Amino acid sequence: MAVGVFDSGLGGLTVLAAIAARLPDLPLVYLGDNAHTPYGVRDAEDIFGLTCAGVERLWAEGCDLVILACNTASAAALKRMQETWLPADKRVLGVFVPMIEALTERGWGDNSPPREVAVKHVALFATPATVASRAFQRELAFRAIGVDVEAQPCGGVVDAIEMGDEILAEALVTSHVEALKRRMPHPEAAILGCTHYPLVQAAFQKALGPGVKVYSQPDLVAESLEDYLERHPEMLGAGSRSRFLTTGDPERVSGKATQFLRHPIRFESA
Ligand code: DGN
Repeated sequence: MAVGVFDSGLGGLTVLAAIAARLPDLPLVYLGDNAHTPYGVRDAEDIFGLTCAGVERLWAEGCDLVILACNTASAAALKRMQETWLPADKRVLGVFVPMIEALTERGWGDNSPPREVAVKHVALFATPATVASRAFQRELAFRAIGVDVEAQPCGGVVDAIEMGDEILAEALVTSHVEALKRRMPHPEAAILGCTHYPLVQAAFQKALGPGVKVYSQPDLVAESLEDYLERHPEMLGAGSRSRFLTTGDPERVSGKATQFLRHPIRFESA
């Protein structure tokens, strides 16, 4: 059985690449909902419906475990899915918790009460929908106290990355970091809360300065998945080959994905 990786579009490929690097024998089925991307400007109800449809499509591929490799979908839909929709034999994991566990120096599934942590000022960069959901702050509050989070909605960055316009993407990153620094001049850590942003991580680091620790979500999610699979080997079955599915036009999406990850990827129609 393969593990499913769902994203609204191409951003989840950064997570898939990190998982494939860490777990090269694990078959993965990627589903990009390119027909409905971007999710970052949709309302929560809409994102919930689209995310459930995507996860069901991955179940049909035999993926009982699905990673929501999209912060916008994780923020808007994951909690509701887990509470009201998910059957007992299926698992859906998001991409927020691994980052928060790293930030708060907690092990996987550590449910002890919230406590003081070393970091006090955290900058969060994400899509407008993720920022509006306050899901990051909610999850952080379960684990840490006394942490000031300043969130910056980074309008335009996802579109610039998907268009392959590096100059525009970097200019937008710089202006979003400057806007955040006017409200929080000295963050100690920065969370890139969107799966597209690792592709412009260097621009975030440059604008933030060398003293700010930038958390890389794909590596943290891959590490956390490895940990999860060690605890839950029943979620893995016989292997099959990795596949890439899209709700959009496979030709167009294959071309964009190849440009996005800088190696050839062939998408099939979902
Ligand atoms: N990459 C998605 C995320 O992590 O939130 C956002 C892409 C989008 O749909 N705007």
